[in-house]
Order: sequence, then structure tokens, then C-alpha cells
Amino acid sequence: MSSGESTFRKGPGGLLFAQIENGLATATVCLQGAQLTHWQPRSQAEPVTFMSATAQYTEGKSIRGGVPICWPWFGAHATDKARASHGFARNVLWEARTPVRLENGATQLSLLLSDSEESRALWPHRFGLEYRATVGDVLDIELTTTNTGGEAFPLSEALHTYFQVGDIGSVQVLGLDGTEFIDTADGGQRKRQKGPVTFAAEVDRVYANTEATCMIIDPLLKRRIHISKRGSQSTVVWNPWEKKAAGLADLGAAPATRGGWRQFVCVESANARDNTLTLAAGQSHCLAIQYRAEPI
Ligand code: TA6
Repeated sequence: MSSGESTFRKGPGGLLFAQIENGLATATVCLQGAQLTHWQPRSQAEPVTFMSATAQYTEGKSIRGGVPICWPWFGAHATDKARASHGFARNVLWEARTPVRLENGATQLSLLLSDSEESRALWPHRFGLEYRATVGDVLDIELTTTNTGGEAFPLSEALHTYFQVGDIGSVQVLGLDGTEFIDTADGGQRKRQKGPVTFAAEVDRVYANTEATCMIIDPLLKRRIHISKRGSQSTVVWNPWEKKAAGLADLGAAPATRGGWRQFVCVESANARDNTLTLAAGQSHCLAIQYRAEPI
């Protein structure tokens, strides 16, 4: 199906993708997982999002790059490690609405997911989930959860964004100075950030109680990426570094310099760990981000 600047097509692995090309940007969103796999404003020589050169496109499996959605739990399931890491929303097919062209030239794509027999076997709650991506020179994503059942449920979630960088060793992430974090790469210890986040080994941190706008400074790609958010109290920063990356089949085999682990940083807008939410019956919650890249 095609609606002007947006086309739905089958891509690698037989997965369905929405392809958006307007005067401001190009973007691709996989209908499995409502996962944005590419966003490049016309003003940028390189995509702002990262995609692994050895990404696997498989039914039921999230793709290594772009913006996977972690929902309704972040990381391992609280009581059953056999259940999918980061929840199930990123592994299932969402329903697409016809994309809409906005007056400013951006394109808005909405995708929907609600509970089913399969979802209730994994997570026994009724829900409606709406994903809305607005693709332009700026990228907006809103993820709205509604509790359509009769009882409250716990919710942890993240927009697990992989940002493309020139080299992980040369980037800095600003905006988290003074913020407490759980250091997953160091046995879950609680620590406090001093200055910008820099990378010289694996970094896997859940920063708590922060609504701050973050900025990725990338001297090699000569740009800074602004990451602002709403409805999010946690920020997760991740790069697996060499050893962990080698253990990930859809990342480790990529050359370090092209589409490999040195070329991304994840800065994730989340509600996780200390900031897990409780959604009462009938209540909705919106997690939203806005990304913008500019030259330095
Ligand atoms: O957000 C960081 C993290 O939770 C890491 O611990 C890391 O393993 C990563 O997500 C990727 O998870 P995935 O299940 O997509 O391989």
C-alpha cells in the first residue's frame, strides 16, 4: 500500500516495513515491534540512528539497532528469566494506520497493539498501546499505554534508541551530571555520575529520577544530538564494548568500524527499576521523546 510519501513493503526476512520519504527526512519503521530501523534528516550526511551491519531480520525477534520498544518490562522479567528480555511488544506484529502528512511537511505514522490470548499468556493484563512517530527534521515518538482492564498493573518500558556515532571512544553524553545510577556492568552498584558520560569499557547504566534533556557530543561526525523526553523518569546508557559485543550474534560479527559496536551509543528514555510505574484501571501513560541533530 502507498499513501504519497509513505509505502508499506515487505523487507528482509519477509517482515513488513513502513517506508517514509518526505522533504525533511527518510525513515523506516518495522511493523513487527513498531521498531524504527532508520531515520535520517535531509540535513544530515549520516543517519542519526544506528543499524548493525549484521542485524538479523527474523519473525519474533527484535532487530539490532534503531528504536526497539521495551514493554511491559525492561530487562529480564522480574520472576521468570525464561520470558523474553525487555518484554514482548518488540517481538510481535502491530497494526498500522494510514500515515498522515502534516502541514509542516512531516509524516505521522501510528501503530497499535492490544492484548490477545498470546499476550495474556505472557502478561495477564488488558491493555491498549499506541505508537506514534512523527518523521521530519526532528523525530518525535510517543508511546501511550492504556490500562483497559479492571485492575492496576506494573509497567516498565523504554525507547531503547541506538544512535549512530563516529567512534564510541570519542563521544560524550551530557545531561546526567550528579544523577544516581545503577551500574549493571558493575554488579548493580549504586553510584553517582560525575561530569559527562564517557566510554572506555562496557557501560550499562540505569539513571534514576531524571527528566533531563541529554546531548550526545560527536566530534568525528561533527554533530550533537539533542534527546528530550516527557513521561520518562529514567535514562539508560549502554554500549557493550568489545567482549560483550562478540557474544551478540547480530553485532559481534560486524567490523568494529562499519556498523559495529564502536559506532553506536544507546541513550534510552525509560521508566525502569526505581521508576517502574503503576497504571490504575482506565489510566493512560505517555512516554515521549524528541530527537534533533545539529552541526558542531
Ligand atoms: O538497555 C541496556 C540493556 O538492558 C543491556 O543490559 C543490554 O543487554 C541491552 O539492553 C540489549 O538487550 P537485548 O535484549 O536487546 O540484547
